[in-house]
Amino acid sequence: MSAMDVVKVGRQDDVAVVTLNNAPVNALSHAVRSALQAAFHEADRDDAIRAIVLAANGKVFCAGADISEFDQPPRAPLLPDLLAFMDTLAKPVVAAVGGAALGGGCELALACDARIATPSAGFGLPEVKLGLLPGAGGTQRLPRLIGAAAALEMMTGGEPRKAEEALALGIADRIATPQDLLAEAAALARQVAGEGRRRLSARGMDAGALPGFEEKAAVLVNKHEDADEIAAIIASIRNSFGTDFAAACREEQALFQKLRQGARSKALRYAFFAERRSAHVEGVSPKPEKPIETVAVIGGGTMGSGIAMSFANAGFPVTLIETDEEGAARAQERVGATYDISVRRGSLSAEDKTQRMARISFKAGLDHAAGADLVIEAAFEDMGVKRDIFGRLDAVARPDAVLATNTSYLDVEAIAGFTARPQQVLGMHFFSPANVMRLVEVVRTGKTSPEALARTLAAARALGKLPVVVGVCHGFVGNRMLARRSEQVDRMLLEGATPAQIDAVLTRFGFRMGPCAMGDMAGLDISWRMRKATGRRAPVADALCEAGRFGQKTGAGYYAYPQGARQGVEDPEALKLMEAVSAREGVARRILDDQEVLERLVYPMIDEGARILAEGIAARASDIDVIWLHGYNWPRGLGGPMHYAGEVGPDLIAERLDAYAEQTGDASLRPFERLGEMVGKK
Ligand code: 3H9
Repeated sequence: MSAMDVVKVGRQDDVAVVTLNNAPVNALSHAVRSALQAAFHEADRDDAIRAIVLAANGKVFCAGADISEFDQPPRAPLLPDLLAFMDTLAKPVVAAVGGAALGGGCELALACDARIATPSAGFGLPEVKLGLLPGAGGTQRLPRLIGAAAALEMMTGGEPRKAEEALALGIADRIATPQDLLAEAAALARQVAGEGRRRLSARGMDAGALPGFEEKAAVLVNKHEDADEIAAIIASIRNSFGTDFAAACREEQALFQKLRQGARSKALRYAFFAERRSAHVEGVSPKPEKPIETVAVIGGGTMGSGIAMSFANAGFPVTLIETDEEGAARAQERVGATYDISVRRGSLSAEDKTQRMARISFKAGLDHAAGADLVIEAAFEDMGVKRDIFGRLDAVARPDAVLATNTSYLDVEAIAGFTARPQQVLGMHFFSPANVMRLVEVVRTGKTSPEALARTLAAARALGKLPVVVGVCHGFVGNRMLARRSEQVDRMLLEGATPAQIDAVLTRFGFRMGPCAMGDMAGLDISWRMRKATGRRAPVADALCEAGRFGQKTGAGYYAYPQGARQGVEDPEALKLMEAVSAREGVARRILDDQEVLERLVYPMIDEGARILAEGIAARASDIDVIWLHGYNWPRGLGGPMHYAGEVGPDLIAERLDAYAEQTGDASLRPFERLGEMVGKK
C-alpha cells in the first residue's frame, strides 16, 4: 500500500475528513504518520476548510504505534512530533471514534479537540502490557482530562474503557450511532471552530485533578517492585503536575525510549507477536468452510466439565455425555457448583449462570454425540478406554464431525486409527482448569485434514482460547519439556538441594509457584502412578509417595501442611527421607548453588524445545513460547523459554549443560547438537 492510501482525505462541505486506512488495525506506521501530517497541513492551509474530522476505516479506530517498528531506528515524524504539530493547527480536529482507540491511537484522539464515540468504541492505554508507558503525550494529556488518579488507573491497568464509561470519565464528549458518527463529528468540529480550540496541552492541571494519586501510586509501587514501566508511568504523571507541558513530554519520551530498549519490553513485544503468529498455520485457512456450531463432550469429570463450560460460556450448545444417568447428574452438579463459585464472587450474574447451564444438556450414552459437529473425548486416560469410545463414536457421529481427544500423553495417531476417518481425528489438549486456561495444544497427526484443523482452530478461538498446533509425541510440547525439568528436580533433591531452595529459585526467576509446591498442590500420586505404569523412576518423588506423602491432600508431600494449611512449611521428616534415598542410591549430598539449580531447571527444557523443533513437533520457536507462557506460567517478561535461550545465548547453554553432564554423570544433560540452530529458528 502506498503512503497515499494509508490515509484518505475527503470533505463534508467546509469540514475536511481525514480517514485512517491502514488495515488491519490502523497502526501508526511511519507511512501513516507522514500521511497524517501532510493531510492536517493541507487542510489547515485550505481556506475553504473550517475544521477537521479524524475518522478511521475498519473495526479498530487505531491500535497505536506500529509495534513492529520498535526494533528499528525511529523515523520522523515521530508520533509525539505529529501530535505536537496537531497542537499548532489553527483549525480544530474532532476524532470520530468508531472502534478501539488504543495506545498511540488513544493519544492521537487525545490530541484532538474533542472526541465522539460510537457505543462499541473504547479508549485504552495498554502500553504497560508491552513494558512501556504511553510515549506520545498520554501521560500528560489524559491526567488533564480525567484527573491524575483515574489516568494512573487506566495506564497501569491497561484495560480499555468502553464508550459509556469514557463518556462518564470525560474522555469522550458525546456518543453517536455509527450511522450519525461522521455527521455529528463534523457538526461538533464546526461548533469548536466557532468557540476556539480545546487543546489539552494548553490546559493546566487544576487542583481537582490530584486527589488520590499519591495513595494509589504508593500501592502500585509496592505491588510491582520489578516493573520499571509502572514506576515510569507514576513519575511521568507526576511531571504533569508542573506547568511545562513540553518539558514533561520530553521527559516522557526519554522514559519511553529507555523502556523500549530494555530486555523486558523486548520480551513482552515478542510475546505479543508470538501469540498472533501462532494463529497462522501453513496450509490451513483461518476461515473454515464449515464452522463448528454444535459440540459434544464425552466425560463429565473435572476436565470434561471445564471444556463443556468453555463452550457454553461462548454461546455454543453443548451435550455433556456420561456413561449413565447418575454420572450425568453428577456432572450437572459439578458444573452448577463451579458456576456458583463465580456467582458468589460476583464475576457472574445468576441470570448468566442460568443461561449458560441451559446451553449444556447432560446426557447418558454415546448416542447423544450423533448431532455434534465436534466431539471431544475427555474420558479416563487409558488406551483401552479410548479404543472403545472412538470405535463406537465412529458409528455414531456425523460423517463430517471432527473427533478430538483431550489426552495429555497418549498417542493421537493410534487413537485416530480406532476410527475409519483418521483425517477427522486430532487432539485438543486443554489445560486445567479448562474453563479458565486459554491454552489448547491442538495435536495434528500425519493424517489430520487441513479442514478438520481449520474448524477446530476457529472453534477454539471462538472460545477466546489460544490454540497452538503441535505434532504427535509423548507429552506433546509442554509436558514433554516439563518432564525434563521434573527429572532435574528429583535429581537435585537427591544431590542435596531442598524443595524450598528449588521453589525459591524458580519464583525469583518469575514463576508464580515452584515445582515442589506445585507437585504438592496437584497431588504427587498422579505422576507416581504414571511412572509405575511406564517403568520409570524418580527416586525422591517415589519415596515420598511410598511413605503416603501425596502432597497437600494428605497433609504432607515435599512440604508439611499442618492442620490442613494450604501453604507448605519445610519438613525435617521429608528432608530426612531424602537423605536416606540419597544414601540408598549412593549419591553424595552437597550444597548446590542457586545458579546451578536455575540452570539445571531451565536449560534442559530449552534443550528439549530444540529437539521438538528439529522433529517438527512445533513449527516455530515462538509457538513453544506461547505454550509455556499460557500453559505453565512462564514469566511473560522473559518472553518464553526459547526467547530466553536467545537472550542467554545457546552456546553458553550448551556449554553449561555439558559441564553439568560431566560433573554429575547424568548423560541426559548432554546438549542437543543442533541447539543453537534451533533456538534461532523463527
Ligand atoms: C504505543 O502505541 C506506543 C505509544 O504510546 C507511543 C509511541 C511513540 N502494531 O490482535 P489481532 C497486528 S504501543 C503492529 O489479531 P484483534 C497483529 O499482529 C501500542 N501490528 O486483532 C495482527 O497481525 P497478523 C499500543 C499490530 O482484532 C493484526 O494486527 N497498542 C498492532 O483480535 C491483527 O491483530 C497496543 O498495545 C500494532 N499496534 O485485536 C494494542 N496491533 O494479522 C495492540 C495489532 O499479521 N493491539 N497488530 O497476525 C491489540 O490489542 C489488538 O490487536 C486489537 C485488535 C485489540 C487492536
